[in-house]
Amino acid sequence: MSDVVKKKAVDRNRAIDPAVLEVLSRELPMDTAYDRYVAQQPQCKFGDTGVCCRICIQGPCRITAKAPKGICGATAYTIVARNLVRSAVGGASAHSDHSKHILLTLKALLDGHAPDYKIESPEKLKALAERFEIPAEGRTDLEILADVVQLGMDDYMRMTGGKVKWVEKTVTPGRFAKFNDCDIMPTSVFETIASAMAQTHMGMDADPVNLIFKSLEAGLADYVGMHIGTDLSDVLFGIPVPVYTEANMGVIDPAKVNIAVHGHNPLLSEMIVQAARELEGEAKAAGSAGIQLMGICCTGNEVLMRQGVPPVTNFASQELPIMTGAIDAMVVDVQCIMPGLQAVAECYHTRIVTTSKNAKIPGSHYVDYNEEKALDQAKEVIRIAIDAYKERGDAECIIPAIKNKVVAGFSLEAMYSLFGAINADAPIKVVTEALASGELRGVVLFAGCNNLKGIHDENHITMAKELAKNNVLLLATGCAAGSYAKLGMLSPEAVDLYAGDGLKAFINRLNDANADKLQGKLPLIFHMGSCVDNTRATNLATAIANDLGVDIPKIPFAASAPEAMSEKAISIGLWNVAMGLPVHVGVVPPVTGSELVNGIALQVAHDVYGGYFIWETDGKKGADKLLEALDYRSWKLKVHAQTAERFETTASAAW
Ligand code: NFS
Ligand code: SF4
Repeated sequence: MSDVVKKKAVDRNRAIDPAVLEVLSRELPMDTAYDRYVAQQPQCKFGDTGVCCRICIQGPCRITAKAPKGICGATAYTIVARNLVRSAVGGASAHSDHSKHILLTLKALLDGHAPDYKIESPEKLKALAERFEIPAEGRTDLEILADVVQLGMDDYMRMTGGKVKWVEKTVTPGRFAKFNDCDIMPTSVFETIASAMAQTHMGMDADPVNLIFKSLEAGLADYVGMHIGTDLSDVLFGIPVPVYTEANMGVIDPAKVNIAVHGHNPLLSEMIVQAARELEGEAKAAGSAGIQLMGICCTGNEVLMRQGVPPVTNFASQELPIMTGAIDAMVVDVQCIMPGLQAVAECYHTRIVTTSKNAKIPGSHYVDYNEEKALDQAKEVIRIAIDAYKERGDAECIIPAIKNKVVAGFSLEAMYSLFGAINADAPIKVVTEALASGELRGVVLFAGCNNLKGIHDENHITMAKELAKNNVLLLATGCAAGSYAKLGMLSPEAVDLYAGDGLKAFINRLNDANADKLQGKLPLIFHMGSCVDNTRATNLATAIANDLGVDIPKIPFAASAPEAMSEKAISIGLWNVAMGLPVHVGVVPPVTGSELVNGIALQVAHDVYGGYFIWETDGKKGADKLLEALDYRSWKLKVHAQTAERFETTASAAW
C-alpha cells in the first residue's frame, strides 16, 4: 500500500461506531462522506466564520483586516447576521415544507382524495381541538379535523390580522408575552420566510440586532412548522408508545429483501410498512425469507417510534449499509439525503428510489409520490426491491454483526402515561418533585445531527454518559437518538451501566409502577422522535415551568446538539434560545467572524430571553458546561421558592 493510501485510510476513520469502523476498514469501491471530508480539508476560513457574503453578484465579498467592508459597505456584523437569518430561514422552510405535506394530505383526506389514509388517533385530534378551543361536542372527527386543518393553513398563510396560534397555545404565558414584547411573533410561517428573505436582500437591513431578532422570528416560524408536523402526524399515524426493537447494521438480513427508508416525511414510509406486510408473500415467492425494513435519519425515527422498524444507521454513515452488498432498495423522501448515495449504489445492485419532486438525484429510480395512490406506490417500491433482490442472487454480503437493543417511542403522552402510574392526578409532579428533591439534577434534550468536523457519534455518547452519571434525565430526537439507538444507549441495560444513583432510582420507580404496561424495562435515554418532534421536549419544559409557577428560564432544563450539521439545527437552536434554554452546540457555527453577533448569541441573548448558546466542541467540557447551567438554575429556583414561601407570595414568573 502506498503512503498516500495509508494516510487516507487512517484519516477517514472518523467514527466510534464499531459497525461503521468495520465497513470503513475494508477496501471500498467508492468514496464515502468520511473520505470526502478529508478531501475537503482545509476548509475556507471565511465561510467557516460567516464573513463571506454572496448575497449579490458583486461578491463574494470576504472580510479581512485589509478589506473590512464588502463592496457595498457591509461590515462583518451585517454579513454574519444576514447569513444567520438565511440559514434559519432554510431550516424553517425545510420543516414547514415537510409539515405542509402532512397538512395537505389531511386536506386531501377531507376532500376524499387520500383513500389510503385515515385518522389513526381521534384522541390526539380531540386534544388539539381542546388546545385551540375548537368545539368537539356532538361533531364528527372529520368536522373537527376540518377546523384543525384550517387553523394550520391559517398559521401557514396569514398575511395580517393576528399571529401564529401554534405558538400562542403551546408556550408559557411568560414566553408568549416575551415574544410579543420583542416583536418576534410570526404572523404566519410563509410571511416570516418571505419577509426574512426580503430583509436580507442586498441593500436592505444592515442592523445586526434587528437581523438577529428576525432570525429568532424565523426560529419561531420553524417551531410552528415542526409543531404542526408532530401534531398532525400523530393524528394521521398514531401517538407513539414505547416499542422494543434493535438497531445498527446487524439488523440487515442477507436472506431477506432489505429495504431502507431514509429522509424525514412519514407519509410514504408509513405506507411502505403496510405494503411490506401485504407483499411478504411475493418476497418469499422470489426466494427470500421475507422483507426486512430498516430506517435511516428521521424517516427512520418516525417508523421506529410508531411501527418498531429498526434503525440501521444515522446521518453520517448513511452510505455504508449499501456497502454491505445486502441493501436491495433505499427509498428516500426529503432532507439529509446525501447525493453521494447514488454513486455508491451503482457499485452494487442497490436501487435508490427518490420519491419527492423537490428531492431528486440523477440516476436514481423516481416514483412520483402522490397521496391519491400512496399504497399502490409503496407496493411499486417494494416490487422494485424484490427485483433487485433477485438480481443480487448469491453475491457476497459482508454485514457487521453488530446490533443493540432499543426501546423508543416516548411521545409526551407516553411519558405522561408512565408518570401517571405514580401520580395519576398530576403526572408532571413526578418530574418536578424529583428535580426539587435533587434526585434529578436537570433535564437535557439531545437533538440534531452528525457532523464530520468531529468524530462521528463521539460527542453524542461522551456527553450522554457524563450527564447520565450526574443524574440528568435525558431525552433524544433526530440523529442524536440515532446514535444512541445503534450504540446501545436506548436500552434498559444502559441504565445499569451509566445512570447515577438518582437517575437510576427515578427510572426504576417508573419501571416498578409501569411493570404491567411495558413489554420490558425503560431505557437510559428517552427517544422522543424525529427532529420535527423536538417540540415534544419543549412541551415537557413548558409543563415543568407551569407546574413550578415560573417561566422556562428558571427551570433546570437545557438542550444540546452535540454534532449539529444542518440549517434545521440552526433554526431549532434559535427557537430553543428564545424559549429560554441554554443550548449547547458541539460544532462552532459560522458566526464567530463578528464579535458582536457571537457575543449576542453567547451572552446578550441570556439577558433578553434567559436562553443562550454555548459553543463547545469537546464533549466532556460540553457536558460540564451544561451541568453548570442546570445547577445555576436549580440553585436560583430553590432560593426563589424559599423566598416565595417566607413572604407568602407566588414565585415571580418573570426572568
Ligand atoms: Ni435533524 Fe433529521 Fe439527522 Fe440532522 Fe438530518 S436527519 S431532521 S437534520 S442529520 S438530525
Ligand atoms: Fe458584497 Fe455587499 Fe454584495 Fe454582499 S451584498 S456580496 S457585501 S456587495
